[in-house]
Amino acid sequence: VDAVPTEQKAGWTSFIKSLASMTGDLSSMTAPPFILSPTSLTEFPAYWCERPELFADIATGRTEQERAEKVLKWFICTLKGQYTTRNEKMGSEKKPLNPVLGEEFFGVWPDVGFGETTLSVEQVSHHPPITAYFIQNKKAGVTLQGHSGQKTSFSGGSINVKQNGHAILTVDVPGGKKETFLITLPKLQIQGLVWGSPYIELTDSTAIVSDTGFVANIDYKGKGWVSGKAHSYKATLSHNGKSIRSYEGTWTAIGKVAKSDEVFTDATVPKTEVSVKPIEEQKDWESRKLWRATAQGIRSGDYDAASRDKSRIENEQRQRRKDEASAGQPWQLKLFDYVESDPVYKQLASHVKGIPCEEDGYIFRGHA
Ligand code: 0T9
Repeated sequence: VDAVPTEQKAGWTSFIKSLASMTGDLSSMTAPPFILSPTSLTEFPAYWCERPELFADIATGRTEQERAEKVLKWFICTLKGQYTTRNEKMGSEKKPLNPVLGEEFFGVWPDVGFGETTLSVEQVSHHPPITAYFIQNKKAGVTLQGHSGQKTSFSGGSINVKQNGHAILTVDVPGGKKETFLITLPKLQIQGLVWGSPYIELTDSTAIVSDTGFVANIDYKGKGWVSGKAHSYKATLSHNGKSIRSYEGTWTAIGKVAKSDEVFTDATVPKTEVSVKPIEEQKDWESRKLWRATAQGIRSGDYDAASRDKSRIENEQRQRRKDEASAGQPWQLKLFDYVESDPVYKQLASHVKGIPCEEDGYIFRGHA
């Protein structure tokens, strides 16, 4: 079915055509109103923890292998939220609001027995867009820290998205020690564009590398020409190169231990959305407060109001950058420090072939 509103058909066609000539960063392109989302990309890191019980549960693993399995399980169970939420809530993938430099997002998953989990997000670059995040359950002793950017290209009617960035998970283990896991991010293909109902399929593979010698390799596949289910995954856990166990299924429903009936991942379990302070209590830089009027315009179909408010924010930003340049005082990050070469990343990435050779990262500094 064609999801493009009649009066926006011409605009959608020319938008698709212009995609073909765009490479790199689609975030600043003007898209037809029906495809706009009222949510900023700074909110997306919350998808990492919509199963806070699985996040906390990592620390209950009794052995290195159990913890490695629990990290893999939690990771796969986050994918449905990360990549299908917009379709479920708004009918299709939509174009998120492009965060401004310094935009922040804070949230919490209240303690319901396994400790409170907190989320801190900062937009650390505008051009190209890069979002840094820090998620922590202090009581359980589990922390996730990462950053995310995208490089996009267009081919065969789809948008291909390569994610730049990675996440590092640490878990406190008995004896006052920590285990560290490097998590790489999947490639995305945005399909269904011609009909105006884009959705995401994951492709290629990612890895989760632990400093205990455990490595999980995850392969992603969509519907094939002849067979195969949409949103499929196949994962193999190995230790120092020796494969131990495999898992397969879909990341939107059930995954099982290979050649058995044992359920490994169940993505149909209800998720817990992040709780956010009411807008009235937020600072001006916090995402929902900053984009309040733009989002309201998009939600109510008043696209003129939305685009006026969006322009106001963008102009303010341009002016700020000019002022900083003439004062010779570049913007300072608030919650994160940029590191050119992250030793933890370098060490773990060296254990796996084919991991991107980016090395930089953002280390959480704490709350301002
Ligand atoms: C990190 C996630 C990421 C961000 C989004 C590609 C995309 C921006 C980045 C990778 C999260 O952990 C997971 C989910 C969805 C990704 C977005 C999907 C999307 O379409 C946008 C891009 C920039 C567009 O808006 C393309 C134009 C649009 C008309 C297609 C719907």
